[in-house]
Amino acid sequence: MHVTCPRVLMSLVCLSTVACAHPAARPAGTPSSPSRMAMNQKPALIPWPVSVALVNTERLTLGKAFAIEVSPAEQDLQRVGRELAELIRPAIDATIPVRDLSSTPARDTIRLEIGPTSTDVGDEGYELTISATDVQIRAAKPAGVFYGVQTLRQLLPASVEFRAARPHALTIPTGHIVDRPRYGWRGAMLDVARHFFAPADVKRYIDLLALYKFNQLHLHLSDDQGWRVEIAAWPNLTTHGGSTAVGGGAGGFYTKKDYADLVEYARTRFVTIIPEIDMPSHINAALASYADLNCDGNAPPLYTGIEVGFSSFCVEKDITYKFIDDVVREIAAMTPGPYFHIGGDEVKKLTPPQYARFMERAQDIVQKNGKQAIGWDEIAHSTLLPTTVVQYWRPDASIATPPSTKLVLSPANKIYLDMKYDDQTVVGLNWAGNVDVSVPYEWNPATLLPNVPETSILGIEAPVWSETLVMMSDLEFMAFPRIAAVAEVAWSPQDSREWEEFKARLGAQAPRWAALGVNAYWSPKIQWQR
Ligand code: NGO
Repeated sequence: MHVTCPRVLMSLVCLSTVACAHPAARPAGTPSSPSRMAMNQKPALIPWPVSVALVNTERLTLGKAFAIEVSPAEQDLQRVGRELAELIRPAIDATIPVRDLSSTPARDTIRLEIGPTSTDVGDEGYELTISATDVQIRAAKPAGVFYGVQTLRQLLPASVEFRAARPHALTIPTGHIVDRPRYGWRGAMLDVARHFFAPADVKRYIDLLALYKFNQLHLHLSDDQGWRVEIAAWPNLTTHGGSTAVGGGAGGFYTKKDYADLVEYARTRFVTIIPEIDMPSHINAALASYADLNCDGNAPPLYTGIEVGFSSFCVEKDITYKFIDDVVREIAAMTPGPYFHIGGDEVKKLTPPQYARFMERAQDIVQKNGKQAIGWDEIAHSTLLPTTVVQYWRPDASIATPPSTKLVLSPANKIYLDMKYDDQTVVGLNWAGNVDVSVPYEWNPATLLPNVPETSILGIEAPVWSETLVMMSDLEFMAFPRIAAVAEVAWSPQDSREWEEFKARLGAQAPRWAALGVNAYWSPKIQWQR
């Protein structure tokens, strides 16, 4: 058997049980069958790391004698350490201590350390070393240590995810992983406007995203059907504009406290919240809340259907810009991340010059409030500030932005996770076609857009729009398993990815998702492990 070991671990002998750097690497002409996967015993890591050299012939057993040691004065690492102790608590039937790093690595320790790595792993990469007696995770920044812990978590048996006390052995392979992400923007988007998702649901989604090393959560906070975040200067937005949803359900909104709490929750999982207020269209909930925002001074009724493009801000009225300034200022003040999303999609009621002028003013307001604007790809038809980011979504849009303009890619026909899997899927939409499980995996962001060089691409983001998704179990059904494919496209090197091989690791996620209670779509195309 032929496997290629990474140079970083020449001291480890590559045995038949070794999973090495290139998961797709195999002798020419050898089919990647399930039995071959089993023989290789590749750990079910998603996203696949840059370099992996692990052996099963020698394993480490975690137990009550262990302690977690963290670099001193690193608050974030203290917390990451406590969370790791909590993760393994039911399995080892003990809460192991978290203490400052000792001067030399000692047996029975898991060291979470800010320090030099054998190769440059950037701000989010890490180096994980597992010996028969101890574990070390090293990174330049706490985010890297956190991602190293997620990798360690995926090496642990899936049963570790059960919160009920039922002690069981925790053993992991020994060896070495060096890892860093392909893209700095590994995003998910959640539409909380068409149907509202309560803070507890958003937190659960953040937890599930963090396990797969996502680092951006874009919240679509307003649309025709609902306004979902409290704005002190314009209280009717939430009391009236937030009172319903698609289909006429109850709606809901985040108070400022809820929003700040979500931002902080996300931060502690190294996820940045990107707020979106969609404008100048998709704005009926605001127009229904304040008659003055309408050109004719009459507030339209609340809207509970799923048409798009029919509403528009009155772009000639001064109050429109006062409103936008208030909204952007209040949300920006609660948002530590650098971005504010201004929508800009599907505008049917304005002339092209009106649209362009409006988007230019909106970008200025965002900049004045200390944030960088991001907008759906239609905004490329206005003059963009150098800092404005374009979010590509329309499969047929031809993008001709200057090379200095940065893009985030969300091609609807590949990674819109609200698209149906197939014609039998009961929820979801299909305007961009069905998006079966392999589709979000089998593409290369670098070559998707002919006129856009890879250097202009910040990363990718998978939206879940909620016209047909009413509750958390619907969201999970659409996100899982496809979100795992998106995670690997965003993180792993392109040449390490191959669908047939990925399928085996995807199938091996099933016990973990079952333990976490995820309502995944168990596609018949994947061999799910029990
Ligand atoms: C489009 C549209 C949204 C829909 C979504 C449904 C964008 C950027 N605008 O994506 O309003 O909810 O499709 O898939």
